[in-house]
Amino acid sequence: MKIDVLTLFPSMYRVLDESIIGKALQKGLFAVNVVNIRDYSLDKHKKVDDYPYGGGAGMVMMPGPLHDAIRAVDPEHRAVRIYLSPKGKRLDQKTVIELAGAERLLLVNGSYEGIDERVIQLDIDLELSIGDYVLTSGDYASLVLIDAVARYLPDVLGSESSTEEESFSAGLLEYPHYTRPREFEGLSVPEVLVNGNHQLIAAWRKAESERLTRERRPDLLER
Ligand code: 4G0
Repeated sequence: MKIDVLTLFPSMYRVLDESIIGKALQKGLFAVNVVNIRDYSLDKHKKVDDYPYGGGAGMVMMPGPLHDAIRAVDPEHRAVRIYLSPKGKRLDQKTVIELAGAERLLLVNGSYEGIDERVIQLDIDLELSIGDYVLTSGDYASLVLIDAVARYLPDVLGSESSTEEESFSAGLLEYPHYTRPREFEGLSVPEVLVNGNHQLIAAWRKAESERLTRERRPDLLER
């Protein structure tokens, strides 16, 4: 997979060079191409935002630089073009898995009060939100999306981790995990986990998953 990212803050994406994602990029399992939207400003001061028509607080990103950057990066519209915004469709694990099947993604990031609506109309396939809260820039949301998608690309997760037995895959929250020591600050590991009966362990984990889901996310059980 190739992911193009249009942003006003290219250095924010250096965090992708860390950890599991950094290793996957090094191995060439996927690629991220970060493009500075300011490079597509025709203004002598490289201006990319302006006051909103109709008035109101904040600035809006001008359509010209964004539209030109999108066409330069994806001239034949091969990518799934995604705009991250608080009013997008809520991102969920099903959508993450679908997006992981795409050959290319193009992520468009708004800052300030967002981007000119005509860019969304002309150039965007999908408007997504990572949750019901507002961030200073879509770049934080893009980083979340990149990480969530990359985990589903072949060979990105080592054999230590897996996407199969985790929260949401089974439609339930995960059961609690423990490692050594057996006793910590007066708290013991549940007996069933140290007794080596794998049927009992599986039953305990399933019951814990169901209890947690009922307590914290009853909406997940209604599906
Ligand atoms: C568009 C995404 C983009 C409009 C982006 C802000 C949260 C998310 C942005 C605004 C973002 C999310 C109207 C403030 C950039 N914040 N939940 N910030 N407004 O996915």
